[in-house]
Amino acid sequence: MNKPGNLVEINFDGIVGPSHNYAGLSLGNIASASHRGDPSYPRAAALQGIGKMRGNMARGLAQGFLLPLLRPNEETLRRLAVNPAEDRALLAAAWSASSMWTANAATVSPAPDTADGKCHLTPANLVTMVHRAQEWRDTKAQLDIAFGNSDHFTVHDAVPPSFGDEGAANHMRLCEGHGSAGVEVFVYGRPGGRFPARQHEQASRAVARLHGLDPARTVFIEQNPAAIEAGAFHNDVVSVANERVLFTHEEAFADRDSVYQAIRAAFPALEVVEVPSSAVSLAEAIKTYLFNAQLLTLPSGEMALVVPDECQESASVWAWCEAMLASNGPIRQVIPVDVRQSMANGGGPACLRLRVVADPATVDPRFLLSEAKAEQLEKVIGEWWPEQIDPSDIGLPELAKTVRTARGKLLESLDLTILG
Ligand code: SUG
Repeated sequence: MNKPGNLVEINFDGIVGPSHNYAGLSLGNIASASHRGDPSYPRAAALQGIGKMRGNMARGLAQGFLLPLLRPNEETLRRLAVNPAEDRALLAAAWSASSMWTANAATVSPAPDTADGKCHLTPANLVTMVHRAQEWRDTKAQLDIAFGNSDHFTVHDAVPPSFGDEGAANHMRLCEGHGSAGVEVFVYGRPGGRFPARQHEQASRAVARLHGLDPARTVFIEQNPAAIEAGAFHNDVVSVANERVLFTHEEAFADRDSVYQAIRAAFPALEVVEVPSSAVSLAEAIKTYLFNAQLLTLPSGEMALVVPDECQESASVWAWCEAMLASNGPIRQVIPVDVRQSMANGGGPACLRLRVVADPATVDPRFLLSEAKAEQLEKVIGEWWPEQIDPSDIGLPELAKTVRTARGKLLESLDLTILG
């Protein structure tokens, strides 16, 4: 029998892998396309990520992490018969550190929402992009260990193709408190536009069924095709939810009034904090990643929005944040963080984390962060992560050796060499 225990939200951030680079692999992701070919700084990228985790821990929040996957991925290179001199994009795909964006690792339904009272996790198949489609089996191997306590967790296989699933980035949960039963909102895209709609409605519906969600407490809504067209390749680029609050851009959803109505019908306590296009244009929201924020409940009960530094540099976004704080709404703090290396590939603070509501005592402690472990991670990263990668370095045997060794050192230091 599983007892409810001390259910809290734990953010599992992806540690940025040592092969982090800018290859312009994600069609429809404007930052990825516009930074294609830039030199990258994996060590700085990983340290920025640790800095963000440290900040949230210092605020009294539970923090976990997932590890970078093994790159370059020899299996991808072999199965696609990649010719390194000619197929540069495929080569880069096999080297991608994209598993850092753990909002795409899985969809998570906490125990209070599911029929069997367990927390269910379904890894995202990420089939739309070749560099991401190679992630899920190795991600699942980590989830199987981190959430291996079968009294409390069930880890499923990914939804089969061709229904694209991008995980928690297209999933929101509304609830009175993290430990109480919630309403889960799945956001899908309709295909046919200029850019791929990466989340298929049928994938969302399959995940809801797999997780044993109550249909009366599950809502399926369509992303605004204009938002996808403008570069919101995942819903979490234009909205985020926490407890009773839905923080969203006016143009996030296809039919906003009926979306709010549908959510409210299932969750009457809903509070919508909507940013109108007249205050922040869709383009500016996507450029600054205002909504790709971590909307967190602090131990005091107040909500804080952890946004990328880029928000502070935008006159319209920052003016809106200041007005919002002055208006005494439910979000009481706005906290900028530096995750620029990830941002340049289209990954903000929210992309870098997977939210799991669970009792920390039921999670494999090797995946939980403490101050001491953060220091240990910083030491390994400082010593072994490459400082800089230029696009022409991708494919070099010396660099392959460097990134494999670096990851190996991390696994050793965390007692997780089982992940190979
Ligand atoms: O899948 N970027 C990622 C960014 C993922 C952001 N995640 C969320 N919104 N939750 C993607 O598009 C770029 C890699 C490159 O171009 O090298 C990339 O994969």
